[in-house]
Amino acid sequence: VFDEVCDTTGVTLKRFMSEVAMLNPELDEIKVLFGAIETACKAITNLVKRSQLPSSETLGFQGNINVQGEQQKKLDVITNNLLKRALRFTGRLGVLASEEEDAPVSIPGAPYSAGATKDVLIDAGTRYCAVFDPLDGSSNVDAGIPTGTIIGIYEFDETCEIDFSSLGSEDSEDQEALCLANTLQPGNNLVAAAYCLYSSSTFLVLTLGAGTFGFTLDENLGEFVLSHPNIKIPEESAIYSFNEANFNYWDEPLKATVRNWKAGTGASGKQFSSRYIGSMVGDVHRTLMYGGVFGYPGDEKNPNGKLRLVYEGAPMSFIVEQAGGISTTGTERVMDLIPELVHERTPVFMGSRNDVQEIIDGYAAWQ
Ligand code: AHM
Ligand code: MG
Repeated sequence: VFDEVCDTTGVTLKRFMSEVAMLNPELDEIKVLFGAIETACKAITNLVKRSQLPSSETLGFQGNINVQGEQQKKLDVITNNLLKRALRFTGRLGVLASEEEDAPVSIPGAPYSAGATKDVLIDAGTRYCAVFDPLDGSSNVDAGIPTGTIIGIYEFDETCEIDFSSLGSEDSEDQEALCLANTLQPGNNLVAAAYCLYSSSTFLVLTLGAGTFGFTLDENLGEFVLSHPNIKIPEESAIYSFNEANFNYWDEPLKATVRNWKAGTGASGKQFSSRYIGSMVGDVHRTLMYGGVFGYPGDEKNPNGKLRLVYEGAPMSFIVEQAGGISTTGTERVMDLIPELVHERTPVFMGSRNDVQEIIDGYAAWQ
């Protein structure tokens, strides 16, 4: 199906999604969501680019501390509102969770009236749940370093333990429980994931569960154009991408693997290079293009590392796996993890099959 779409050149994201939806009618509503994501990402491109101009006044901190104890930047707040609004007005979304929202939020207008069963939500077209990080790596933005947006799309979970029939639109506790249950799904349930990288070009990379496809924003056209059909990550490479200042706190098997890579005594015998932007989307995009391993390990100080499972780890893992790569915590596949908290963190290592396998083998021998 995707091959047919990609047979031709000069395919815009709109046309790609239309052809995909024509061949897969069940994806028709996803097409609408991607329309909103596309517009939001174009708007964020402009915001990030213009942020350096003296008149823009969008750099720096907002003055709020979010529920994770982090200072929100002005652009975190602006881009969160932008994406929220874009997705909400598709009419296809019931719930969303964002790095910049303390708790999941329901979309006003979704039919959570008493007796709203899952079927009612589906009939009303609000069957989807979006999780996102609107501006990942925003600490970098003041220095003009690449940033990104990460998005995952779930359907309402069939096995969600909430009794939909007991939900009353007035009852905020029920609403909260519904939102929460539907945003805490494992990556395995993702129906789509995408990231947008704001860099030398703006890239939108997505998967609908059948390969990974990359689009580049043609600013003259104002359209994302398919530039990287069916991305395949190299099976092995010689690049690692970690915040190595944390080396002393890492687990022994990771230290040993990285020591081998530096010395050229790893499985491939290659001497590795180190590349680290400090913006997950940029580091993962390079890993997709050139291969290697991007990771944010757990360590002695932060046993689960830094990256959030729901809206960073899981969607990026889906994209990497669909490009033929692996994503693991070291001991478990990230896509298998069932989140318990919206903002919970997880260690991640993702990238080229053979290189990530070396880390997995190291952990297996250690335990
Ligand atoms: P953020 O969501 O607050 O922007 O943090 C996530 C970012 C990732 O993009 C990146 O991989 C990581 O933080 C870098 O962390 P560190 O500065 O500890 O290396
Ligand atoms: Mg983030």
